[in-house]
Amino acid sequence: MPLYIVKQDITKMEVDAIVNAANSSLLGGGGVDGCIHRAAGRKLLEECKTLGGCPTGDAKITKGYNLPCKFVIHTVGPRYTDGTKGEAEYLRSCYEKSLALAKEYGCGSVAFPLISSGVYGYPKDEALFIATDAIKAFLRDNDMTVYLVFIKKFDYKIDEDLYWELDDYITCIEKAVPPCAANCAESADDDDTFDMIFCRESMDVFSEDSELETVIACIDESFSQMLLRKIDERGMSDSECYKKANIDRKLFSKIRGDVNYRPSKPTVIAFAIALELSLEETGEMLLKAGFALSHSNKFDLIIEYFIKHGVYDIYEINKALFAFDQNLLGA
Ligand code: AR6
Repeated sequence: MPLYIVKQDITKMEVDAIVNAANSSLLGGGGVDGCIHRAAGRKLLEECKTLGGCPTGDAKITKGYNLPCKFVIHTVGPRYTDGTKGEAEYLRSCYEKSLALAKEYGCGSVAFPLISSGVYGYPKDEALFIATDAIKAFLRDNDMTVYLVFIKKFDYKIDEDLYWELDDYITCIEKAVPPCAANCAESADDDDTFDMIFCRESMDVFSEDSELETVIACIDESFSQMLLRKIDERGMSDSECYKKANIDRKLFSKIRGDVNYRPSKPTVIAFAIALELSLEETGEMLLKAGFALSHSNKFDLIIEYFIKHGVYDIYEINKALFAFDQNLLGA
């Protein structure tokens, strides 16, 4: 099941459980801890007082009270000193223990802040790497929807070299595309225009053959058919594919069950990434759903960059898309 990165105040998340970056007293504090206690109300503190604190790297659960979630999982991240005091292990353990508690309490969805990355001073990039790695490992064997919630847009940065490399790539290509080519690419990405081109071609064929039925009988394989074929060709199981694509199982079932399913562009790309398709194959799959990759579009250029560099990790791509303020891949 998927991991989403979202920009939101965690106290507004309508999920089964939210995770609190607490301190070992569990009696409240600043940062996200303060926000959660304020939004949940006094009863949360009263319950916390009965828990007897919590050691670093561990987690405890309470009710959500006035919050829209059922539970609050309180975990205690490590204070960052120099990275040699077991900080990474403690931080990873926060995610593992919190997810285990969420599972024990039957939660289908859970939202995390980036633990230890505020008052406790953990470098954000490293904290993000540990968070996504631990959550991904859990999601390989468990059905849960997990959100990593950032209060601010640029609460973290992707690797600085990658950021500037992507920035250069986008700028170079934008400059290199002559206005006419840019317009064509844009047209191919525009739903209405695509329909118009499609109609014109159909009309030509129709007038030549005068056999509409013949034309329709030659209809190409659909997106859904192509997807299922490619999954088989790669020897993947369905679940391997939709998990790698960060796509919800229910959405995958819909696509599997409807030969004419019309997916969104990010969904098609998510599957192309999961299947590790080349740029050409990605283009073919996009075309099945009426889309194309355009050099006039930042989202498309970022996708193109990663495919060209053979990077098929959806979480890495989503981090870059997030940093450039673009929609994320997956359902
Ligand atoms: N929603 C989502 N994320 C938030 C929110 C929010 N409402 N508020 C802050 N963040 P921190 P820590 C982000 O300092 O580093 C407390 O006093 C924030 O931008 O809350 O684990 C406790 O009592 C940052 O990225 O937690 C402890 O004493 C992330 O949440 C201590 O701070 C974590 O920042 C724990 O420090």
